[in-house]
Amino acid sequence: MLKEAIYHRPKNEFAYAIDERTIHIRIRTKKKDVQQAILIHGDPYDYNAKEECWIKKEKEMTHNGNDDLYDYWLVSIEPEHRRLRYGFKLVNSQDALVYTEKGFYREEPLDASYYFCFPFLNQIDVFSAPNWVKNTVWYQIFPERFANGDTSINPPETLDWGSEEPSTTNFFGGDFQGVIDHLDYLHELGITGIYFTPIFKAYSNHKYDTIDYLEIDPQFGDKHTFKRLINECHQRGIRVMLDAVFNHSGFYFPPFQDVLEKGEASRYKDWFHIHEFPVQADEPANYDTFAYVPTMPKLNTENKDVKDYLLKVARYWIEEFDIDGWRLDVANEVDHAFWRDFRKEVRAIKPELFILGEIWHDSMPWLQGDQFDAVMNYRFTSSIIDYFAHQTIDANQLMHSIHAVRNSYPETVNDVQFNLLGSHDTPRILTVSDERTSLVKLQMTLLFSMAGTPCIYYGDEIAMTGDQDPGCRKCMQWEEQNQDQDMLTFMKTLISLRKEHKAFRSNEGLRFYTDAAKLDVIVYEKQDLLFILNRQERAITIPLPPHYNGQSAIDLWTNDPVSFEETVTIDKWGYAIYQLTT
Ligand code: ARE
Repeated sequence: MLKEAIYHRPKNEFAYAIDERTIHIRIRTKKKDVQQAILIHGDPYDYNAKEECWIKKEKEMTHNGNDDLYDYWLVSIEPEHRRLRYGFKLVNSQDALVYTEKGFYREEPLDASYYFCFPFLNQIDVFSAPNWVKNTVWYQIFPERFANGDTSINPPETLDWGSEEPSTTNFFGGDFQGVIDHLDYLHELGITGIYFTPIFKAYSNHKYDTIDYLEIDPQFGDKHTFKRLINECHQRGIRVMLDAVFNHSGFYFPPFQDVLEKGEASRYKDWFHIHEFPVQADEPANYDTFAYVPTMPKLNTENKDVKDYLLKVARYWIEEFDIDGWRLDVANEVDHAFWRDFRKEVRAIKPELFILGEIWHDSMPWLQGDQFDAVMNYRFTSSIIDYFAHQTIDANQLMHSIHAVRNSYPETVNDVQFNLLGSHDTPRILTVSDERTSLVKLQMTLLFSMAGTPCIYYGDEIAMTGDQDPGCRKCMQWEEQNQDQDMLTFMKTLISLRKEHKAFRSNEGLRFYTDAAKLDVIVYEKQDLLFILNRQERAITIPLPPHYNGQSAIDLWTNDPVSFEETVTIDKWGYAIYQLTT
C-alpha cells in the first residue's frame, strides 16, 4: 500500500459538517491501491475502564470518484454527542493498515488520543448557503449590451444597436428599461436569477471603474427605474445579484481624485496603497492597482474608513432595493478579514443573501463558511471546454478533472458552485466550440446536469459568437430571424428538465463509466438518470453498464420509451438523457 499517497487532514474538504448533526469525512489514497476504506470512529470520551481502551465502531466508506492519481473516499457520520475521534482502516489484497493522526499502525491503537479529531459540531460553524441557490438558473447580463429601452438616456455618441463591433470604449445604450422589456423572454427561457455586471456610476462601458458606489449609472436609468426592475424580477420569481467592485475604485472616484489633488494632505491618502507622493498616475503608477491598470487604484480594505464605507454600500443596495446576491469582483485580492466582516454584515440584514466570489483558481480558503458561499467555477468550465471544444484532453482526463474539482471542496459547496461556460471575461462558448452548436449542446448538457447553480451568459442561448473581451460583449441579438431558435428551444428544454429532475441538481450517486470513456464517449449515471455525450463526428456504439441490460427507460428529450440492450448507438455529436422506469 502506498502510504505516501494516503492523505487526510481535518477540516477543509476532508472533514466538514453538512448540517447540525452530520459530518462528512474524506480520505485520499493512490488510485486503485486501496480496495476498502473503513472509518474507525467513536466519542472522544467513551472509555472502557475494564478493558482500558477507547470504545470505537466501524463504518464502510464509499468511493467518491478518482482522478489520475488518487481515489477519493467519503463517509457520512452522525455522532450522538456531535464530537468525534476517528481513523481509517485501509485494506487491499496485500495489506491492511490503520491510519491515524499519529501515523500508520498494524493494530488499532487503544487510546483515542492517537486518532483524528472533530472536536465539536457547533451550528454556527456549519457552512450554509441560501437554500434557493441550488435550484436557481442564472442569466448574466452586461447591461450596456442587453437592450436599449430608453434612448433619452443614451450616453454621448451612442451607436445604433449592433451597428458596430464592440470595443473597449464604444457605447450602444443598454439600460434597465431594456431589461424590463425583456423579462418575459427570460422568464419563458426558465431563468430564475439575473447576475448584472456593475451598474453603479462609472466611467467606462463595463463600469468596473466605479465613480460612485451609491448611484446608478445615468446611462442605465435612475433608482426609481432600478426599483421597478427589481420588483418586476421578483414578481416573476427572478432573483437579482449585483457586482461589488471592492478591490479597486475607478480613477474618478472622488476620494482618489482628492489624493491626486492634495497628495499626502488628503484625508483619503490611506484609502489606497500609495507607494510615494506625489501620486504618479501615468504607467507605471506609483500606487497599487488592479492588474497594471492605473485607472483602477486598489482600495485599502484593511483601512477602517474604507471598510466602513464599502460595508455601508453593501448594506445600502440590500436594504433599499432588496437585492438577492453580491458577486464579488477580484475577490481573491481583497483581504480575508474584510470578507469575514462583509459576510457578517450582509447576512445580518438578509440571511438568504447569496455571496459569490470571483476566483478562477482553487478557492477553499474563502469557502470555509465564514466568507463566500461559492465561487465562479472556472476550474470546471475549463475542463468542459478542454474536452468538448478544444479537444485537448480525453474522456478519462475530463472525468478525472471533474472528480478532482468536486473532491477539492465540501459537497455542500459543490451544491451551490456557480457553474458557467463563459462570461464577459471569456470568449463565447460557440466561438471556442468552432461555431458548432452541437458541441455547445453537449457542454450545456454536462453543465446543467451537475450539482451547482448554472449560469447562461446573455446571448449564448441563441448561439451568439464573440471572441475574448471586448468581442464577447456584442449587443444582444433581438431579431428573431438572427437568433438560433433551435438552440433556444434546446436551452428551454434543458432548463425545464433540470427543474423537473432532482438528479440534475445533485451529485449524489454520480458515477462515470470508464468502458465508454475508452471509446471517447462520456457516460454517467446519477440516481435514476443516465447521460450519454458523444463529442465525435461519427455515430458510435458503446457497451452499456451490464446492469442496464433489459432495463426500460424514457428518453427525456423525446419522451419515447426505450428498452436497453447490451449496447447503445449514439449519433455524432449526440446526447441522450434516459430516465430508468424499472
Ligand atoms: C482590460 C482589457 C483586457 C485586459 C485587461 C487587463 O479589456 O483585454 O486583459 O484590461 O489589463 C474590467 C473590464 C475589462 C478590462 C479590465 C481592466 O471588464 O474589459 O480589461 O477591467 O481595465 C483576472 C482577474 C479577474 C478579472 C480578470 C479580468 O483574476 O478578477 O482578470 N475579472 C474581473 C471582472 C472583469 C473586470 C475586472 C476584474 C476589473 O470580471 O470584467 O475587468 O474590475 C486567467 C487568470 C484569471 C484572470 C483571467 C482573465 O484565467 O487565472 O486570474 O482573471 O485569466 O484574464
